[in-house]
Amino acid sequence: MKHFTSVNDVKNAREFVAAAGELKKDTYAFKHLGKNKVLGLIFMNPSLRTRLSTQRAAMNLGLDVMVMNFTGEGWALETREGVIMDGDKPEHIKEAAAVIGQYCDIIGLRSFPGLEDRDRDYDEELLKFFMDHSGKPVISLESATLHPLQSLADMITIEEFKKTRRPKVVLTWAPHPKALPQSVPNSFLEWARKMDYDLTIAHPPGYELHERFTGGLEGVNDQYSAFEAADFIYVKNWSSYRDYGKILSTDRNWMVSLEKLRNTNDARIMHCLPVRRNMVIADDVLDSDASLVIEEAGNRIYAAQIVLKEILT
Ligand code: SN0
Repeated sequence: MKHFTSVNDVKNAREFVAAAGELKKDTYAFKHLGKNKVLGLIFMNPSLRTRLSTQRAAMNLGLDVMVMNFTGEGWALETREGVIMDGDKPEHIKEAAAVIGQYCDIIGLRSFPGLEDRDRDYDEELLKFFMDHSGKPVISLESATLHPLQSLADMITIEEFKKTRRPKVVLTWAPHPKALPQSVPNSFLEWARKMDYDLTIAHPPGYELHERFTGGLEGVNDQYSAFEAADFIYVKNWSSYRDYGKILSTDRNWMVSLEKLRNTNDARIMHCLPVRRNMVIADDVLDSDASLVIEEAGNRIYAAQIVLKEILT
């Protein structure tokens, strides 16, 4: 594996998820692999899980880690080609990426979308700059359109807790006060389709995701019917792809509460975190045994670790 930016960088998703599960049983088996190698983690916005789980995964493999957060630290980066840099951005991404490549053997990048210009976001400019100019393997720590390490951790979690061979997995939209990226749902669908789960998508009208990720599976607008017999419910807010970056619904009835789980197959609830309590998911779910959010966050270590191991070998 050269870079890790989506499920398409993995030869066989099912085998890869299983391999991560094996790694979890023997965490330090490959401690020698990272000797004298450095992982650089570059963030363009805040992070808790991604930063600490990837750092822990690196430590488990004997890698050294350097972390830099460009919000607050570092120069403001110019990303446009051919501009006269007479504004407030002192450094071009081309030099920055190349310089970081001099210091690191593997680079993790959290880029995030601007949610204003759809073509620009979906072009993954920043990620491409790092892949083209750093000369080093690049791992996406959530790009403008995908969050593959999160999805990999989600698949590890579903495999760990599933009670049937092919569980019913529902991705549901939930309300949120801010416009959020489509990265987590896009990526979740890409991975869940490769895992061949029985998938359902639920969202209010206008929140359809791009066909490249849904694979043509149409979303339903009725959350109650979507939840029927569900084994896993993956809760996430996202802003509209069609009316790009816009909030089209603030309907609080889409929040997931315990009472909505009645017709499910004792569904377990998942969310990538951070989750806004009583807005996206109610306390009664998050504080119950139905919630898998902590186990899911724990598996972020093994998702990052299997990816780093694959790049190192
Ligand atoms: C991220 C997202 O992509 O939606 C989750 C992964 C880091 N969530 C947020 O940015 C939430 C921000 C908020 O204000 O709740």
